[in-house]
Amino acid sequence: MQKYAVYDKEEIKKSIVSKLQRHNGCSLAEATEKQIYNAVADTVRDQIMNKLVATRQAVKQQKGKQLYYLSVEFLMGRSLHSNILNLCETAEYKQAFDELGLNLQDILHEEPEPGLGNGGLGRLAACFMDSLATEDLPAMGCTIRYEYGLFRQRIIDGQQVELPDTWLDNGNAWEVPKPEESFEIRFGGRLEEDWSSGDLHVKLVDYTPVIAMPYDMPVVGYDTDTVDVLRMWSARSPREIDLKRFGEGQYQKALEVRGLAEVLCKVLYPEDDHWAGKSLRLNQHYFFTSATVQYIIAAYKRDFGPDLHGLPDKAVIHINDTHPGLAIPELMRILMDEEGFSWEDAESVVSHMVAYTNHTIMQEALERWPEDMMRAQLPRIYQILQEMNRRLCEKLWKAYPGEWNRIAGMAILAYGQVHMANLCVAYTFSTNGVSQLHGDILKRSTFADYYGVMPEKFSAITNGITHRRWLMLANPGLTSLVCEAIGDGWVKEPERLKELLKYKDDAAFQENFAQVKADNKRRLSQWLILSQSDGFDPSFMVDTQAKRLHEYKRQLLNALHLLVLYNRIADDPNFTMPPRCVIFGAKASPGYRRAKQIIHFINAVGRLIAAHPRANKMLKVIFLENYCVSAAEVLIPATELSEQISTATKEASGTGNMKFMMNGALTIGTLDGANVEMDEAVGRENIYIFGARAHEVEAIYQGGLYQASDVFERNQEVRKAMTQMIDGTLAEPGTFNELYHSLLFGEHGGMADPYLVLKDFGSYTMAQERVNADYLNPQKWLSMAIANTACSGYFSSDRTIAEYNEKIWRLDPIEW
Ligand code: 26Q
Repeated sequence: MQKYAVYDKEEIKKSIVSKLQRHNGCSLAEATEKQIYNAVADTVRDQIMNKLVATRQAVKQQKGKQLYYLSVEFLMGRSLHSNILNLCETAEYKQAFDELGLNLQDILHEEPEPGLGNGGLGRLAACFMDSLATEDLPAMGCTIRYEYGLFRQRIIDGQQVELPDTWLDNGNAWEVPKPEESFEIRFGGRLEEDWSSGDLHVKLVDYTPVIAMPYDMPVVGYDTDTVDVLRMWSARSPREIDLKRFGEGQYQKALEVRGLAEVLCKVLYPEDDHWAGKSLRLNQHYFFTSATVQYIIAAYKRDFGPDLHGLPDKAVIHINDTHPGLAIPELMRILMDEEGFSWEDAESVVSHMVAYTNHTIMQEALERWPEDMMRAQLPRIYQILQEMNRRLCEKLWKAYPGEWNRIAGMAILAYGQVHMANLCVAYTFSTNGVSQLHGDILKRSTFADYYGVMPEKFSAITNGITHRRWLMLANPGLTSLVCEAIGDGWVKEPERLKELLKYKDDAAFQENFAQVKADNKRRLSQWLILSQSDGFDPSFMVDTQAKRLHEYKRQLLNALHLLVLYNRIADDPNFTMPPRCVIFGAKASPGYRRAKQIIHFINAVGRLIAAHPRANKMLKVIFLENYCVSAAEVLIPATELSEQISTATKEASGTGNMKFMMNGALTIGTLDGANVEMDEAVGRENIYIFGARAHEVEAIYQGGLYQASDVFERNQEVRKAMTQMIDGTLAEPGTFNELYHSLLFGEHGGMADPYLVLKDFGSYTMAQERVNADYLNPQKWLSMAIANTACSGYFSSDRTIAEYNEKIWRLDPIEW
């Protein structure tokens, strides 16, 4: 097991006290919570650093292949608790804290959360890092050190207001700056041909240089000595150039250079739904990608010598969606322009080294850049893309002779745009979907033409979540209960959670399970009272929809259903249902009007219900402000019903769905993304499936067989609720006109109700009625809930990572 740096409680206590003395010049009694947090984090960090050094030495010695996982987002969440957990020191720290008179929870809450991601894609990257380290795989995550993460959300008068996320204000206890591993990144400029050596060399002149400086954050494996690293690149202006230019009187130019460096890593873009050709965003992508590729080459040379032909045996690059796709032409550029490779040799190295995962089939989210922008900002990269495109189209022409349209759809450059997904499919050795259904859709639709010529590249590996953060850390009550019942084998082999199945109808186990859920509900309610002065009655069922706000995720379906329930209660004094607290957690991209209207609508429905004396005895709506990783850790363990209700085909996988399942929530959901596999894992009798299936949705989109107005006319409850949207029942008349119109008439010439909210409304309502009936039968409900936890082990990211490694990366685990 672990060889390095196990501290006992005495060492922990001594370290905390002495750090307070040395760093803050104060005693424990005098210290603020923040100072104590820093002393504790520093103590944990000392333990980690010992292992980090050991890991680096072991990797060097074993000369294995390294993974570089590139992602423009890593939504890590707080580190202190998970680091203590993964060091297997929870008990020691608890004891030390008790003896020092400290409260662990209070101190954990002092840590600012790094929100360096929007949602699923970024959180997946974080879960992957946890599993990579735990599986002893040598890996480095590579990203941007944003000064401001995703905005903080407040709800004021029912509407979203955005505030800046200043997570670095008090420093980051976990990062280690590595100025000696900085690289220069070049933007803009012009190309000059240089024949001075006899051969043609392309030279970039008059460019704007920016220095990329890395900060490393350790990622601790669970119960092992492996510590991997998340490398976050930060931009600085090159000082020498400043000085030189100032010396020459070119103040203006010097300030321009400084300008780019200053804005480059300022802020994470808050859109995860929609592509917008922002030139700064293109610069961000190139910045961290180029820095990473330069580092990969330098590290290879350091460890294996100057001949780079063996690179694919020692390094594999994984790109998390297309955003780091410029790694492909950047690697070509360095190999050809700086290392003297021929085109063919460079292409062979690159196409054996890079693998790609796609996370969306939504056309509007596919990354495309105007060719003019690419040419102006990255002239050499653009030139390489042109040549890659020329050669690609030549090959495609042979496969699809004469089919110009098809080839244009597969090209890297077409219709004045750079099509990043085509670049990635064409020049990587592996293209993956994130669930089985998503993988099938990629093959039969999004990349069908590519699948026709290179079928061997395609695979689907279903996403996962780290059960360490999402069960052990977030839900200690359930964790202990599970361990009492089946031991702790599942911690290392999560599929062994299955062993719980034999307790699903055991009365004593059920009672304890219910107790844990009740405790978690109380904890959530108290947390909500503290954070937004609004708790709930813990005897209410907790029904949660927590995820980014998107039309395709259909928060509107949920809210419209609440309005219908309200009407049933208001119109019928004898109507009853098991009381429910419906919680929404969702941020909308600041520029996404429709999403913001939906937030407003949810809050308006909530207000209406709260004001009605009988309705508020059966229903309560809470909009949880600023949904983020830390909020999820409190919310998910308390949830009894999980809403996973996207329009089938639209949610590539979903990962929140897995977290709720693992914590014993039942799912009401469509057969979309990984819900399909959750349904298979737990059995149809333990999940509430409703709505149009993927093939029906595809048929509707193709054939226009669906008329939203038919539902409006036939379903009187829908008609009434929709009319209330616009007649002043909820807000000033007119407030929700756009929502109403999009459901009934469509917009911009598109179809009415494009996400099939009304189409699925009837079957959603019926599924909710089944939920209510089952909730009235606690034995049945608990049995189903336990089955969900028991069958969730497959969705551990340890399984996902094992599959990626077996099918794609082929890394050898570090041997300890
Ligand atoms: C688009 C254009 C230019 C630059 C960036 C982007 C951009 C940025 C972020 C596009 C998409 C995203 C984020 C996508 C995302 O989070 N997708 C989710 O990924 C999860 C992990 O695989 C899945 O579980 C979700 O189903 C999927 O929606």
